[in-house]
Amino acid sequence: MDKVMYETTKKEKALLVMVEVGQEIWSAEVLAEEFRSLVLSTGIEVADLIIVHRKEIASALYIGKGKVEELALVVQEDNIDVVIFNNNLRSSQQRNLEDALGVKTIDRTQLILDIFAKHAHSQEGILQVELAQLQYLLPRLKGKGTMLSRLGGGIGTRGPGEKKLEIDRRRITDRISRLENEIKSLSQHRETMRKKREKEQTPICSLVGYTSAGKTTLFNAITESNEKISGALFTTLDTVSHTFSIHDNLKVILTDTVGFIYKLPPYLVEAFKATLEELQYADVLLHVIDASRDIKRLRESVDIVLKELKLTEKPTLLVFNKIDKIPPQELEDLKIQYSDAVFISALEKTNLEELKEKIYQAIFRDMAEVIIKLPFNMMELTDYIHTNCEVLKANYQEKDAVYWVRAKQDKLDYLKNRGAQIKEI
Ligand SMILES: Nc1nc2c(ncn2[C@@H]2O[C@H](COP(=O)(O)OP(=O)(O)OP(=O)(O)O)[C@@H](O)[C@H]2O)c(=O)[nH]1
Ligand SMILES: [Mg+2]
Repeated sequence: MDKVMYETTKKEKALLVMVEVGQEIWSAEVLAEEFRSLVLSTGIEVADLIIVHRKEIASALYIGKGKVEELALVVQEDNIDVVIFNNNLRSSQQRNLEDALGVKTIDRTQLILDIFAKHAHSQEGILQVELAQLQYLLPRLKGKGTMLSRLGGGIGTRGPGEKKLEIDRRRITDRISRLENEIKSLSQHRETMRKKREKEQTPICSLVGYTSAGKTTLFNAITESNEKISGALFTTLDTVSHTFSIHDNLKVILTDTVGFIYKLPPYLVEAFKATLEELQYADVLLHVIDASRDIKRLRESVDIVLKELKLTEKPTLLVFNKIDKIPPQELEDLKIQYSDAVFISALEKTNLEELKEKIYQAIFRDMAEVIIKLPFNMMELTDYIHTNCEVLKANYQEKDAVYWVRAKQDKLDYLKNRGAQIKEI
C-alpha cells in the first residue's frame, strides 16, 4: 500500500503549543493531556508542551511576536522537527509561523486528520479522510501559485500533499468531486442494505460517544466480536454493525462508530457525514461516557456534534462506562444524579444484562402487547404479522389463528383496519 512507502523511518521530534484564549471550558491539564495523547498516537516523540495564555488571537501569528521568538529558540536548541498547535490556525497564520519558526508547523485539524489517515481501513473511510484532507488543503494553497510544495503533508509526511507534489489546484478540485461521487455511490449501496434491514424490521442501536469512552469494548462484549480496541484516541473510524439477541426471539443490530472529541474539526464532521448518516436510522442511541473522567465536559462535547448531526431528538440512553475505575461512593452519587442512566464496565462485563434490558425498553417504548385473532379467511395478514410484530406465541385453532404479539401502535392500527380482532393483554 501507498501508506507504507511514506512512513518515516526516523522518529520526528515535536514541540507542542497549546494556546488558551480567554476562558476554556476544559481545564488546561485535561486539554494538555488529551493533546499529548493525540500526538503520541501518531508515533511522534514529544519534546515539550508549552501553554500560552492570551486574551485574544493575534491576527498575523496567532500568538505574540515575542512568544514566537521564544519558541524559535526552543526549536533550535532542542532540534525540533515539527511544531504542533492545539488550535486551529488560519492558513496565513500557519505560513507566518512556519517562516518564523523555520520548521513544519501544523495545527489541531491537521493533527487529527493525520490520525484519521493512519486509522482508516475501509474503502469508504479512506475516501472520506482523503476528502477531508483535500478540503483542508485547498484554501491553504492561496498565494502559493499552483504548487503544493510547502504542504509536505502532516506528521510522518503522510497525507495527500507529498504524494503528488506537482498537482495543482485544479486537479485537487477534480479529485474532490470524484471522491464525493465515490462516497455517494457507496452510501447508495448502504441505503439499499438499510432498506433491506428495514423490511426485516431489525431494530438498530448505535454507539456514540467521546473517543476512548469504550464503545468498541462494549460492542465486542455485547456482540462477541473482535474489533480493535486501544488506549489511543480514534481507534475506530469505520462504522461496524453486528446483530445480537436481546430476548430469545429478538435480534437487534448494534453499530459502532467513530468517536468524537472536543472541538472536532468541522472538515471531519462534514467528510464523515456519509458514515454518520447511519445514525439517522438508529432506533436508539447509546451515548457511552467514561465515568472516570470529567463527565459533564465529555457529554457536552459529544452533544455539540450530535446537535450538528441533528440527532438530539433521538431516544438516547446514557451509558456510564469504566465503573471499575471509580470509587464506590462516587458511583452511588452518579446513580442518584443520573437515575435513568446505566452503569457498566465493558471491560469487566458488569451490568450488561441490565443494559440490554434498558435497550429493549427504549426500542419498544411505544409498543403494546396484544392478542390478535385472525380468522382463516384473513390469512394474507399472517405475513404482515410476522414481519411487523414480535410474535411471542401463536396458537392455531379450528376457525382462526391467535397470536400473542408485541408491536407498535401503527402496525396494530393497520391490522385492525383490515378486520383483525385485537385485544390488549
Ligand atoms: N478500566 C476500564 N477500561 C476500559 C473499559 N472499557 C474500555 N476500556 C479501555 O478504554 C480504552 C478505549 O477503549 P475503546 O473500546 O477502544 O474505546 P472507543 O470508545 O471505541 O474509542 P475510539 O474508537 O477511539 O472512539 C481501551 O484501553 C480499553 O481497554 C472499562 O469498562 N473499564
Ligand atoms: Mg472504538
